[in-house]
Amino acid sequence: MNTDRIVRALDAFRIELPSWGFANTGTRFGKFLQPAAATTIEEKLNDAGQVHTLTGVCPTVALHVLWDFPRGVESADDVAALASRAGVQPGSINPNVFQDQIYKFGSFGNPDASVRGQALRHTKDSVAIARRLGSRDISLWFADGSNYPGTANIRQRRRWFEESLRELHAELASDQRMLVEYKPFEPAFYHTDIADWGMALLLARAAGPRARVLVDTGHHYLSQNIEQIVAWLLADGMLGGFHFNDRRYADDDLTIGSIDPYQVFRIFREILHFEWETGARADVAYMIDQSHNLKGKIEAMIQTVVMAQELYAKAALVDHDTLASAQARCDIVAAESLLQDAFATDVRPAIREWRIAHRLPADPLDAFRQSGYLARITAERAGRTEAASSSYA
Ligand code: LRH
Ligand code: MN
Repeated sequence: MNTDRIVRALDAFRIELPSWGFANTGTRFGKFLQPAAATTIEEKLNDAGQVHTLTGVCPTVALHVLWDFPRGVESADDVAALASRAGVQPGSINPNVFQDQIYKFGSFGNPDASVRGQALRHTKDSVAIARRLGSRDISLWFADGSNYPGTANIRQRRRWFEESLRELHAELASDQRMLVEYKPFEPAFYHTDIADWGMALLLARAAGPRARVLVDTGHHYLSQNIEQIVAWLLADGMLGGFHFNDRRYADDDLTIGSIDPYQVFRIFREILHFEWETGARADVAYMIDQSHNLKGKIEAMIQTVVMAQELYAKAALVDHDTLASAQARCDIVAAESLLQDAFATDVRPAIREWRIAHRLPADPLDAFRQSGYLARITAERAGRTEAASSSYA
């Protein structure tokens, strides 16, 4: 086993945590409350800080504007102070134009111009928040769509999206990016305005040079080849980032690698091969987007970071030179075996060595359980009544 490859991979690998992954979340059928769950942005950042302290590879936290900035832009300085106290930095900024009642018929795609205007103002405020925090990425997901045939002018809505995305792009600073996330369905169940990678790519291109596509692994039909989409977006220089999670059926937001670890391995392998071919690092933001409805929030997050490290390290074991020549001579078995051998390699001992060398606990999950952090926050946060309502984070 080529441990140098693993060490280089681990030195480079960083993954961003979602603030909403630490909060009580549920489905439309309910939300099961955890007394230790975070409800304030301070608690979410502290819990993220705990995960970063134990793993060393998740220094930034993705923030959701409505859930983490109670006073909008005016909350930015407080959030920045709380983040530095927790030992993490604010990461991607996620506007929320899907929860407010006015967005019943959409946000950027809403036939009502005043609603489109309100959505644009919120996303512009989100760019301002990102500037104040020094965050590079504005991560855009739109729930916009319809539930019944013939009830929406899909082409007209696309034009409205192009107008607003172009205007939002003009707000970006020279070092900022906007990431356009696609999703085939939910909460809309007939058409979703940004339903697949092609639509996100065309809208990002139309918006401007600082727009990229965000691939949420849970936002694909089960039969779709996600790593092929990744290869195409890489080839066009339009892959901006990932929301990693796992799923058995739809956008289940389960922990990474819990159902199909080989899927994420194949994605990482595609990116590492691209980087080997181009000799340059792909400018891709690795982020987690999960909701931990049943697992302990912090344990699930540590489990996720550890699994992501393992899958990235395995993918780094594939010798691109050998693979490229097997591909060139169509030696199918040789090529496939290179991936299967790497995936079957137990990289955990090498990762433990890497952690010890970086004065990190060899087993972050065990260290968390020994730390007493959970008991402490459970005591601090218990007795707080939180409505078991079925809203998201
Ligand atoms: C939509 C989504 C989006 C987030 C939300 C929390 O399904 O993936 O990225 O804003 O989950
Ligand atoms: Mn997502």
